[in-house]
Amino acid sequence: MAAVDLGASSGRVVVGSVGPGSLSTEEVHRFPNEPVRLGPTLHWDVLGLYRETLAGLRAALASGPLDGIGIDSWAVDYGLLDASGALLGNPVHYRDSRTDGVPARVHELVPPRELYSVTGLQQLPFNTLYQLAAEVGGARLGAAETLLLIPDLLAYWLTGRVGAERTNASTTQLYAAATGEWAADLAERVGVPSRLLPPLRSAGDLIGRTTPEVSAELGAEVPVVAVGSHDTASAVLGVPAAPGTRFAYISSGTWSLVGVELDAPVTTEAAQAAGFGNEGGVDGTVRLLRNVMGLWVLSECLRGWRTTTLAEALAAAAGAPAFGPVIDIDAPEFLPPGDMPARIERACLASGQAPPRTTGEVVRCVLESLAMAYRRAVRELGELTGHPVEVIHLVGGGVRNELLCDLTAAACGVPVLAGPVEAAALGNVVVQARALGADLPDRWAMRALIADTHAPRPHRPGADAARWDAVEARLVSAGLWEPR
Ligand code: ADP
Ligand code: LRH
Repeated sequence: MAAVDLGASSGRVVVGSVGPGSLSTEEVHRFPNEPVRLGPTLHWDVLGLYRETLAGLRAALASGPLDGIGIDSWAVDYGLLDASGALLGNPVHYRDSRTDGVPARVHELVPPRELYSVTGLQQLPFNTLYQLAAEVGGARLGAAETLLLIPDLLAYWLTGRVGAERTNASTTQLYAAATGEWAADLAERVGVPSRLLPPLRSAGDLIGRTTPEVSAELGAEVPVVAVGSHDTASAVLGVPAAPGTRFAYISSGTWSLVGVELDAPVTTEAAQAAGFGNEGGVDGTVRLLRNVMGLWVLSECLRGWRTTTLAEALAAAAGAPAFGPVIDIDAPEFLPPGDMPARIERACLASGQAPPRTTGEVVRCVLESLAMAYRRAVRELGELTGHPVEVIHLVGGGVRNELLCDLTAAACGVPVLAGPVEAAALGNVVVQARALGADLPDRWAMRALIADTHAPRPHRPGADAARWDAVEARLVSAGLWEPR
């Protein structure tokens, strides 16, 4: 099977083979995912992503036939099709500023409490609902007949079939968490025509076979299978957790998604106030999680510095003094692209702290601040569910950052099991494997296979808990965190 996994920073195509007790993977193609600013608007290069997907599938087919293709990507963003099925404009990037001020306008039409109790979703400014609300009255929305989320758009180009896979639909704020169906009336109330919302499908459903044109390009006709098409849903399935453990996961890439897996949504006022959302997982599970700003802040620093490599920056951070200045990494000023080192400096000055000076100090500040955001989210998850977290499974590119994994264990005071890096691709592969007949009856069987073949690396908390408590006290006294 080929797993196409499109992250905000890179896309990859991984070939996975599943047999009794075996799961092997090989990355056959990786490519950067770089946004394009056109006029004032930040876009995704979606045709480039399609081209690279085809290149990856050709590379996969070079080593043998494929039984399936599954696609997952980042959430919330979409393409609009007209009545002929043509793409209307290029999908807009969730970091674009078009949603500035939009949530407040939407909340005049649908109160936030109602929005939360129906959709269960965090009120992130870029939720699909807010992005669509920003387009109301525009020519593009007027001409649109169908909305397709990014993985569904690519699947449409491969197969000609339209639909919306549930795990990603659950990130739109147009989807009812309790029923698993579109919340069409919410769309209409904010002026978004509900005709745009395509039929829903679930992970494991067959989407269709590649069209004759695509099959000719690939040299083979291949079934495309719906997987947990939200990359975080696939990553959470790919966590090598054992049943019965009270685990939290951190899917640590461009974003850090910090959450737990539940059977039913938690839409209490406490969950809403703490900024947690309920997203859909594979097989009807619920991902109660919060978006923490993530390694984005580090990668934007590197983009700003231009010449420093990631390896150099992390080596410098490892040698920099611990417990320097800290920032609230979730502050909205860190969301848009650009100017990151200067924003960190301003945040430190505004909170009465001496800003970091060297590259190592800046990176240390980012990583310790990230670990503190993990600490807060993990603790709040324990409070919201009534069960303190016993172990953290950290997956995604952040696994490669051993300093971050150590800091996470230390700041959270909980053991961290780091890996696999490519949890999303693995989650994608095992769902396809089951749909194609492999003996993987439930998610625990899938996770056992992943744990057996991709053992995680342990990181234990050290003896410096009091120093991390002091960092928290400093965040509060600097006015960056609410007192508890
Ligand atoms: P996404 O899926 O959002 O594109 P990934 O899960 O691929 O993100 O993670 C990307 C992040 O992983 C990078 O921003 C970087 O901080 C981290 N990373 C990648 N490779 C390494 C490495 N060799 N050492 C340390 N960190 C790494
Ligand atoms: C991570 C992710 C996250 C979303 C964000 C837009 O890649 O899918 O779960 O909130 O991108």
